[in-house]
This record gives sequence, C-alpha cells and structure tokens, in this order.
Amino acid sequence: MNDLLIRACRGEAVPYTPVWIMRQAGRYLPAYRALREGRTMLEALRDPDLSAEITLLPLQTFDLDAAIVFSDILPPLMGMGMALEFVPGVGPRLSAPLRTTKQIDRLRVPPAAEAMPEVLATIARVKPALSVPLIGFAGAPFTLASYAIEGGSTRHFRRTKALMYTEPAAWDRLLTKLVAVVADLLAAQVKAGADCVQVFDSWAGALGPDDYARYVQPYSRVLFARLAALKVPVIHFSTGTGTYLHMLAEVGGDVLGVDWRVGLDQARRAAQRSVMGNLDPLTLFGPWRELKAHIDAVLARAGTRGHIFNLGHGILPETPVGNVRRLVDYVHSATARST
Ligand code: 1CP
Repeated sequence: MNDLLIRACRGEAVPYTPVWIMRQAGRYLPAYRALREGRTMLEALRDPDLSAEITLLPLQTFDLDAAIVFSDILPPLMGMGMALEFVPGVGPRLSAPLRTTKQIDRLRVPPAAEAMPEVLATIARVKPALSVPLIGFAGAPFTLASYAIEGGSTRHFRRTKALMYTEPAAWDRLLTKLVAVVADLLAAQVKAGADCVQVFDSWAGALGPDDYARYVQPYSRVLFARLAALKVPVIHFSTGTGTYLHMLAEVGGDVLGVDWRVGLDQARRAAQRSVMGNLDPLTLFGPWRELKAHIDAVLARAGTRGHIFNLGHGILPETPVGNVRRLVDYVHSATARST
C-alpha cells in the first residue's frame, strides 16, 4: 500500500512527493469520454459500477499517489430537495434555485445514505482495487450555497451576496443545514472506506476577508470541528483566498489546498501545516521546458515535507494527456530523496 498521501498530509517524511490531480477522472481522458458515451452525468453518478471504473481510469494511465472517488459536489442538493441536471457544454443547472427564505426553510437535511447512496456504494466497490489512498469529498457550505442560490455557475455571485447581506438569518439557516449535510456525508464516506477527505470551497475567494470572517468562517469552523473526529486527514481547498489564508487555516483541517495565485512558501507560513498545490493547470498547454520550469518553481517553494503536489484548480478537458504523464513522473523523480 502506497500511503505517501496520508504521510504527507500529516507532515511526515516521505521518499518522494505524492501527486494527484484535481478532476483527474475527467474529460481530458479519452477512456473517460468513451465510458461516458451515451450516458448523462447523472446516469454515470447513479451507477456505482461505472463510477468505480471511472475512478480507476486515471490510476491505470498515470503513476498517481491517490484516487478521488468519481462523484460531484452538487448531488447532495438533490437529496435536500432541489432539482439538478448537468447540461452538456454548459455545466450544472438547478432549475428552482433558492430565491425565497421559504425555499430555504423547506430544504431537507437528509442523512448521507439518503442524500447520496451511490457515492457510498462506489467507494465500497472501488476500495479493494486500490493500492493508493482513496479521497472522499464534498463541497464547502459557501460554495454549495452559491450554486443553490444562483442556479449554476456565476461570475459575480450577485444573488448569493444579495441574500447573504439582505437576509442574514436565512443565510444562517441555509449554511447550518449545509454544514449538517456535508458533515454527515463525509463521515459516511470515511465509514464506507475513504482514507482522506477533501472539502472544496472553490469559490470562497469571491469574498473579501471581512465577509469571509462573518458569513463563512463560523460555519466552516463547525464543519471542520466535526471532521476532526473522523481520524482521517482533511484537506481544505479554495481558490482566490491567498490574502487571508490564515483565516482558512483557523477553520481547521490538516492540509490547505491553494491555487497558483499565491506562493506555496507564503501559503505554508499562513497555514502552519501541510500544503497542497499549486501548478497553474494552463501550464500543461505549454512546451515541456516551460511546464518543467513551473513545476520546479512549485517544488522550490514547497519545501520537502508536508507537500502534496497538485494543480491549483481542476484540469481542463482539452489538456494534452502526454503532459500529464510527464508531470507526474517528473515530480516523482525530481523529489526522490533518501529518508
Ligand atoms: O459530463 C461531464 O463529464 C461533466 C463534467 C463533470 C465532471 C467530470 C462535472 C460537472 N463534475 C465532474 C466530476 C467531479 N466534480 C469530480 C470527480 C473526481 C475527480 O476529480 O476526478 C470532482 C472532485 C468534482 C468537484 C466539483 N464539482 C467542484 C469542486 C472542484 C472545482 O473544480 O472547483 C465543483 C465546483 C463542481 C461543480 C461542477 N460539476 C460539474 C462542473 C462542470 C462543475 C463546475 C461548474 C463551474 O465551474 O461552476
């Protein structure tokens, strides 16, 4: 069993730096596109055999040090009573987004076995086939709230912030419900076999530091306090939060995942714990000499302990597969050390 991810999460010495890639089981892999052919995203998510197979694809293609279960952050919103679809070429769409406090109060708080039974079945199926740790995951309360309120992807977070500023009591009730759902879901994923969990607060950086402190941090604190009881490493990922990483660190978790807008040395100073990241996924579209120079720069800032190599955000569908293989192998050889 290769447990380098777990050891790096805990800041222990490792023979080489572990690497995995956010969205590693996605559309950039021809084998993924073939498996998804003729099936909607929701159909794939509801089929644990297929989801397990997709989870394994990137590990059969690259020498990765972790698997992440093929799933998504949004299906728990369905369990809470919202209608969700994934529109090809557009992205996720919630057809009845939260626009009134009454809708917020009608949201259910289902246990994980009701909210997302398929992901638990996928974890149970995929686990015996793995020789690397399996990462379970969920969206953070703020990021989930933004999809639930906007109805999909957003640039300005206009409705999310309007609700937050206008109806702070309803915002409190919404985030409290999301904390309960996410905490239970991650606990159930660990029980089903996940060795590590990651919380995606992908859009937290839409907020300035004072709004983060007031409208998000209290809820994330409660969530991470509950996750601490799970006894597996917890990764807290966000983007655009480089100027207030200390606030994300205060929330808890064993590892802070960051994007490329902040140096890993600075992230580590702010976080005082292990760090994950943070190669710009777009560097994979450049020539090898440029890609290599960017990898070297990430490694130089990372230090030798408590680093999990990853991109700073998800890999893009058009990414050349050959560059991914070269990246993974190069990180391993460049960081090989005698411990
Ligand atoms: O048809 C398709 O292939 C749909 C594309 C797709 C895929 C492959 C979606 C729709 N979700 C996923 C899988 C997924 N989503 C994984 C799989 C495991 C892996 O990493 O291999 C993970 C971890 C996620 C997490 C996720 N979903 C996040 C957090 C990570 C991030 O990139 O910030 C977010 C924000 C989502 C929402 C979502 N689901 C799908 C899309 C295209 C999006 C993003 C929409 C947006 O940009 O707002």
